[in-house]
Parts: sequence; structure tokens; C-alpha cells
Amino acid sequence: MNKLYYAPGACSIGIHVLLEEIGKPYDAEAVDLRSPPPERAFTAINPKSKVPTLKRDDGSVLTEFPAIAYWLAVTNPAAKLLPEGAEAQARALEAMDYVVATMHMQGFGRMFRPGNFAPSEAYHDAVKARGKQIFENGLKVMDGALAGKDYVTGTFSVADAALFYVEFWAAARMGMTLPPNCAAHYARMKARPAVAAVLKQEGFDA
Ligand SMILES: N[C@@H](CCC(=O)N[C@@H](CS)C(=O)NCC(=O)O)C(=O)O
Repeated sequence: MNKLYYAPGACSIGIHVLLEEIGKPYDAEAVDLRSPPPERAFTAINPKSKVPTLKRDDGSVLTEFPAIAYWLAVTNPAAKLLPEGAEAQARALEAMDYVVATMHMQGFGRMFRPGNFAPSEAYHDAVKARGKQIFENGLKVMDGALAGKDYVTGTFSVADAALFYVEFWAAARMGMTLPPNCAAHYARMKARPAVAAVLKQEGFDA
């Protein structure tokens, strides 16, 4: 059985949603990210000490959100986690990469861990402000991508699971107002039984 290592409310929530959408049994173990990586037992499983981490049936470990999402999609075709056709699939991967690499790592990364970008505290407010700018611009880009559509590529895909986790951070954790198409997408995602189940499992109100 696949086993997801996650932290409640972390980016791993997107992979948790995909596992629920697939509907096959899986294990999930919460990891405490508060201690420094060398002190985490979990570091022995994933030397990067990051969630999401997926330990698969054969014991091998897969890391990085886009790689896990892609692998789950191609190994579970019945769940239709990728749209049909090369163009739509490329668009799903494009959106997922933008969410993870830019909105999360460059945007939220600056807001939550300014010390990773500038050792001197004197620059931390400026780093956080730049992170917020990157994140808000990301929301604008994704709002445009959603225009006239229920999901990023029209039908639900891995891209929506990625977009959901940054929408969740923005709306539920930071109290930000989402632009209209993202707000509708976030509501639509929360109405999916898989998303409601994951929010409950991770200890959040749906
Ligand atoms: N590039 C990684 C990012 C994963 C990541 O940054 N995860 C965060 C939680 S949202 C984490 O595990 N942080 C723990 C730490 O930095 O010590 C991915 O795509 O999976």
C-alpha cells in the first residue's frame, strides 16, 4: 500500500487529495516539521526531510510534489488525474510547476522563511513583501487561467490539487481575499468529497 508522509495543512495536502480522489486504500503518517531536519526520524526516509513524501508498495520513496502527482496520475488512469491529449496535459503540468516552483517556493518561501533568502534580519521585511508580491501575481495568473472554466484544464486534474493547496494557505491560513475565479475554484474544490475528507483527516473544518 502507498504511504504518504504529510504535515497537516502543508503542501502535502494536495497529494493527500489525489490519493483520496484515486479511492484506493493508502496509509498516511503525519510528520512533525517543527524540529530541525537532523532531529527528525523522518529524515531517514527522505534525506531532503520534506513533505510530501510517498513510500510506494515496493518500498521505494518518491519525492517532489509534481513527480508524485504525475506518478499517481499515470499509474491510476481510471482516476483521470491528467486531462486527455498532449496539449491539455502540458497545460496541467505547466500550472502545477508554476504553483509549486513559483507561488510556493518563491512566494510563500520568502514570506515564511525570509532567513533562507537574506541572512540579515534588516532585509526580512523587504523579502517578505517581495514574496507576497510574487504570490499575489501568481494568484492573478491562475485567476486568468481559470476564466470560463471550472478547473485549470477544464476537468479536474493534478493542477487543481496543486492550486488548491496555495488557495488554502491564502484563504484559510493568511486570511487573504482570493480573486474571483480562484475563490470559485477553491469553493468548488472544498465541495469535492475527497477534499472534504482530507481536510477532516488533517484536522481542519471543511
Ligand atoms: N519542492 C518540494 C517542496 C516541499 C516542501 O517545501 N515542503 C515543506 C512543507 S510545505 C516541507 O516539508 N518543509 C519542511 C522543511 O523545510 O523543513 C516539493 O515539490 O515537494
